[in-house]
Amino acid sequence: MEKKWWHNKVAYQIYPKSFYDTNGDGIGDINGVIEKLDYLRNLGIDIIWLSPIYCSPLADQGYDISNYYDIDPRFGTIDDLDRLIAEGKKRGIGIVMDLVVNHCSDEHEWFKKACEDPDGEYGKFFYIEDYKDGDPLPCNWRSYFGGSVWEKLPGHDDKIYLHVFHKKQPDLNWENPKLRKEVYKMINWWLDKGIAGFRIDAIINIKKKLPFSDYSVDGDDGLSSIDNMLKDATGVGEFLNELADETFRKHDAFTVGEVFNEKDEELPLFIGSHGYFSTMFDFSAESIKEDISPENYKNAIFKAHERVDGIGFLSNIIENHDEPRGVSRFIPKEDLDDTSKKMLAGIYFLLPGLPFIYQGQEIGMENLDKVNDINDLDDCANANIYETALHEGKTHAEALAHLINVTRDNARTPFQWDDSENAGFTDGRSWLMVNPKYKNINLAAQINDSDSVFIFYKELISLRKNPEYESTFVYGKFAPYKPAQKNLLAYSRVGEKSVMVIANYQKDAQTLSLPSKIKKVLLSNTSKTLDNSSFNSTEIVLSPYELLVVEMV
Ligand code: TEU
Ligand code: CA
Repeated sequence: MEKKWWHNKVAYQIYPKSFYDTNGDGIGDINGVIEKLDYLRNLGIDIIWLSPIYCSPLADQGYDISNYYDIDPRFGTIDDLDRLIAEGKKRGIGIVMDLVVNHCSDEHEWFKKACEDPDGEYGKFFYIEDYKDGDPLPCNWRSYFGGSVWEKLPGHDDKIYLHVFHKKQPDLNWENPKLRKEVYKMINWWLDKGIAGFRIDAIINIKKKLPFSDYSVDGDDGLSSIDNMLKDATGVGEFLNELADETFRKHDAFTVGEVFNEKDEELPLFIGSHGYFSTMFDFSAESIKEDISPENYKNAIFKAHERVDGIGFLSNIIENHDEPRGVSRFIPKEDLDDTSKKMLAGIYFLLPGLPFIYQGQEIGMENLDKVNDINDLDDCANANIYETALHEGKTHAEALAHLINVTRDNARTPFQWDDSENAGFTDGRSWLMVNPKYKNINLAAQINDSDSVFIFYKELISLRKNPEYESTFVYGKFAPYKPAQKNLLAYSRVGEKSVMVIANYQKDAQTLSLPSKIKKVLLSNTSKTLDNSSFNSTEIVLSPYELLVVEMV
């Protein structure tokens, strides 16, 4: 595999609105990120991905951009961002911006001009169709946040526009070369500023199956999931290749795609040595539909990595701003403690690929347990989740309980810095409730405690970067070990060294026979260090939720 500058990096996702507020308005800001750069450097972070901070009405928390060339005043100014880029550089940290170009905001000037003159130049930047009340819609696709993808064009009774996400996120028409040129210009403007690259939002959606047509109805709303259309849409690669040629490749930028629904044969095109992107996220575990078990978690991540073996690098996560907290999702509630949290961390972090940590993950932040009312939450996706649950026959209390398990707000509550009011996130009134668990789960309590989840993450990062082992963790061959042994999750990484990552994914002890003897314990989540006798045997007994990273003889 061709070596790239970013292969050995560790990345960290910041959701700026909830990270750190420096001016007391209850909203995290760029200056807050700057203040915490030393914290991140100390943890071992090389790349920061910032969720969107561009001008935005924040209908979908910044994923609805009204000006790509400026910063929303709630997050700061362009000067603040330049300072962040410069201060990051001083510390060896690259800044990755979020690239949201499937859609913009309905408050973007392009859309405003399209409303003024739907047949003019900017009308062609969007998907606008003629429509009279009573006509059938051009297609029956369901938007990601519920309801039809079609909405009346403001100011026009006889026109509608397409939005696959929120109605305040009109889709940009990538079929139009003028639009594509504008997008590339903007991307290059950012890359010229000195950012390290982009995380690329919802990118698969830029190719629509045209002409618009219906797909089989899969809900009581008479609509059809967007996935059905996406499976049918071909040709996204042509757009992506042009995009990469015109922008990323010229700058050797790091890019990570938010890619779903890609086809097997497309993988080398997406993330091969000369792919459209540097890497893409592995969402295989996040996409599990059934209840989570150690077995389906294991199968998901093993399959994902075997699938890209020899092709490219995946980016590994246990959570992000769109998902509930990983520890709450992947560990049974009754078993959730520092030991099981560290086990999960060790499993995903040492897989082949690039590890991403989502803010707060490194201190073991958990989901909310309860809210009194849906209005305590914020996400624009909530109403649809709640109403669908009611529609399926759940009571209000049950619908709320379901929502709390799945809402994206679980990941969006403020970072828990300490046990003071608002978890030290703000001196003002936080824009979103603080998770009441902050009294017990916060950075201040962990930063100097050698047994903490935080210190464990630090150790994981320094192990991955340890010059003796780095090439093995970055380029070593991945192979599942005894995948059929129940509630065991083990794999080897073999390169210059031979390393095994072994996890007992259950609350009972379990015996494991190893392929050879252990030479050295590199990391463990228990206080137990293997005694000499265990080095002499190939049979080991793992304690509940034990994680062992060992070098083999
Ligand atoms: O997400 C795209 C996406 O397809 C989903 O993860 C989506 O969030 C989910 O289906 C809705 O419940 C990206 C961003 O990560 C997300 O925050 C934005 O809402 C979305 O794009 C629109 O920009
Ligand atoms: Ca602020």
